[in-house]
Amino acid sequence: MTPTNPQSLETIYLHDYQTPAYLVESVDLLFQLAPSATRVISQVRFCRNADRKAVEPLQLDGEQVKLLSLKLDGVVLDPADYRMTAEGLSIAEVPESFLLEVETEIDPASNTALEGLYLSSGNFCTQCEAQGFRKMTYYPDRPDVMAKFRVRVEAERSAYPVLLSNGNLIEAGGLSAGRHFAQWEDPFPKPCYLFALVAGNLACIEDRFTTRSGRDILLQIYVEQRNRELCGHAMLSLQKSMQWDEEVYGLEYDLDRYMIVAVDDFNMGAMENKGLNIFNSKYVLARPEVATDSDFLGVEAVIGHEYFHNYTGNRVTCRDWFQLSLKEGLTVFRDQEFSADLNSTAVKRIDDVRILRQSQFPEDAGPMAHPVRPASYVEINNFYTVTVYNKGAELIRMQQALLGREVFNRGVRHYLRKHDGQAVTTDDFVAALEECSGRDLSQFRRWYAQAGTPRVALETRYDAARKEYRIVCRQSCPATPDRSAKEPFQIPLAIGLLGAAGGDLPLKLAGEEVSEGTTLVLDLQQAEQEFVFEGVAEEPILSPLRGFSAPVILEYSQPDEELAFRMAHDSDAFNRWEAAQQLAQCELLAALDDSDASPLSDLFVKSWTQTLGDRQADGSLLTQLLTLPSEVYLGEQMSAIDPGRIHRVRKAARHQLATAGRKLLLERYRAGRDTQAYGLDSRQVGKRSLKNFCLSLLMLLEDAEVVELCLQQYEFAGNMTDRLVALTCLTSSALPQRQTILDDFYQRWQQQPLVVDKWFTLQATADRDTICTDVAALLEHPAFTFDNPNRVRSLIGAFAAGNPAGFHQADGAGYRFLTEQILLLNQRNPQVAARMALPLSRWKRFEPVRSTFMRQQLEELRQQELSRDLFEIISKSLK
Ligand code: 7ML
Ligand code: ZN
Repeated sequence: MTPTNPQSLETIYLHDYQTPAYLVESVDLLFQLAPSATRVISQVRFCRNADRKAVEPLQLDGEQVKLLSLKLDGVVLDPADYRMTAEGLSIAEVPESFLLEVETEIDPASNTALEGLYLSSGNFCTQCEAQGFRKMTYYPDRPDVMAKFRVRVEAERSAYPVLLSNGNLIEAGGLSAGRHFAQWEDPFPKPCYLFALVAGNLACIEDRFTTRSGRDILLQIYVEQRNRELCGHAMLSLQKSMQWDEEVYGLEYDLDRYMIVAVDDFNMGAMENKGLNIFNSKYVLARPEVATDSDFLGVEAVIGHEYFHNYTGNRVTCRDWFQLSLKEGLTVFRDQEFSADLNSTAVKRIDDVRILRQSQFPEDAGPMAHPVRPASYVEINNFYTVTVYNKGAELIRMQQALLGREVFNRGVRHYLRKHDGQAVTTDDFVAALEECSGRDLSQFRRWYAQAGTPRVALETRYDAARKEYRIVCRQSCPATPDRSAKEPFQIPLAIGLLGAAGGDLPLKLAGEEVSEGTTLVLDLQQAEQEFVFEGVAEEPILSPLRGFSAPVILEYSQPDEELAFRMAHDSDAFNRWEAAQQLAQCELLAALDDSDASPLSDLFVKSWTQTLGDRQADGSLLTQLLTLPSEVYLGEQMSAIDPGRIHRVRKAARHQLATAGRKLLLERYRAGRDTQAYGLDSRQVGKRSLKNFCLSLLMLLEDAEVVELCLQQYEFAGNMTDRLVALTCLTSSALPQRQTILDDFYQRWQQQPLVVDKWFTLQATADRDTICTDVAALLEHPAFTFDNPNRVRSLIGAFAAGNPAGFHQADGAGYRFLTEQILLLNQRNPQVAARMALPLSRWKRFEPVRSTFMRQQLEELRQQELSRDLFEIISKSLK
């Protein structure tokens, strides 16, 4: 751990950005690998940046590395010639162009932070984004320094038969003393955060892809030998990604080889290193027996995401880390569209909006709120956030809505051509869209600079005599830590008008042509703005914010009957779901104030039952429509969150639905059981999803018939999706078989780390009064370890972020537990520790008793010696 010292806690500001004083022409790296003492020898050709006149010092970043030697144009530098700090070294005087040779020694075996070069299951691998390269050698570790890399890897042959780095393999061969080498060359200039190296004993699964211009690409997935049968879905997903990017954006892969390596120990999901992606094995390995349907979708999405980075991130990269959303927002948008095209658009959109509302809106309303393009940071790793990623993707989506698909698409292609090989800004992206469309997006740019979730209040009025329908829109945005006064946003507000018969009415804005289609995008720009529709034959029912066309909180109260109507008839599938959510939300929140055992109205139960009986609709969509708003989302609607009360009301409502719908739920459950071999097409996924939704609700009743069905499903499930749902239901029950079955599951799957993660998670998220002691006991389980981020997230992360009622137990036991674990992790892995602390940062939103307990834990943490990552989060939370 880098201890907190005043220097390392400096705030970095966007307005301090300066172009690099020296650029790199070429990099030659030699890695002599050994677990505890790896030698890194770098030869870098520097030249002074043409925009500089005066001689400036050469600044190199380097952290936790041992400097063995430093030579400039072949001459060893005397320590008096350069200045060294804990963060790097600077050489005061250098020629206009020169060769710098740096030799360092590092210790991958004791690298528990998993940044830079480290070991996972005995194999070497790297993670350099954002600033991991500086943990291997001294180098200008900033994305606007792009260079061509040549890399030679040397290691003992028996332990590390596979030696990989970016680009093309140039040469490989033997060395003395049982060692061997491989020489790699990447023809594309890149920033060092895209550097990668892998060495180990790995199996390789190969396939091919022929690009549309006829180039033959070798596709390789490297995994530990025991996982070689688990790569089929990842390979297929890669091929689909390549195909999709050609079809939709005309983008063809640019190297002859694409490699993916799966490792068990990884801080994030995956990494887009040029030609050599490194993945958390969670997003590569999948087979029906060990992975659920949603795991399969996750693999597809992440493989797509990393592949799409090859253009949006690698060919065109970020000027500085404030521009992170340039690549991440755009690439998330691309992976969302990819998944929507391959599966279901509506279901994908609902999932994405759920994430936005459950994670991003709260972030935007809390102490860690920041704009999509932040203006400052202390630790960049803390800015890989749902705001930068998911709200960033929403900004791209809004621009698509404003320009229209076709123009937007041309704009993206123009952006990629114009800036190929460059390191640019989010402004450059917007400017490229402007150039292509002729539109002025200057007001739109505020979305990048202002934090906070805008609120849009709607008022509607129908004039029957004039056949006019008016919508008045008022927007506002609450204060956030970055600024309190906000300028109005440009908001694309997609709307439709429904007639009493259920169909869409034609849309004609005053002074304009009748619009094509049944949905119109209103271009909201002022703080208050009125839209008048003409020729509206009957009083319409408004379907606002279709497809969630902007990341805003809508304030529009519609009568319950209209919501129920839209739930059944809205032609926008997303808005059917939205209407159902709103109806449920109103009733559940109203029920918080009394202790009624039946929180839902007859109207709701009737509409819900009708939906459940729909035999036409897709199963995945039905499941979404039938699912009540989550506890987290409901909590966000309260002025002071009381997780215990929310949990009780939501559970009572689910019990009410289970009771009222028992017969139909059983019928749909039985009809959903497999009659054919397991398949991943959306019809089968939908069927399983609805069937398992029915089972989960029915299990609340705990009657003998249902329990038997659940036990049967657990016992005879042919796939992990079904088995896990049954086990999850049993784990929250008080049935006598509970522990035996949990033990059985562990026995069956203990050799599969990803399944063991599920086993920890389902216990950490169970609905039990003893949950805090249950989770604490699981820390002692032999399979638990702090060394593996997935395992930490599966138990501690799942408990703190995925079990609101348990974690927020009123006596504060959950908070004290989390604090202890954060302190243990703080030493080992600052990035993961910092993420674990985020649930506490929301303390101000909770009712006074919990709020005080949470704050106490933050104070407690502040007393300790913290990593920079944790320090930033704790101190901002307490501001
Ligand atoms: C988002 C990633 C990181 C951090 C992956 C690490 C990445 C940075 C990396 C969506 C889908 C898959 C992974 C991620 C994610 C947090 C999230 N460049 O590619 O963005
Ligand atoms: Zn990414």
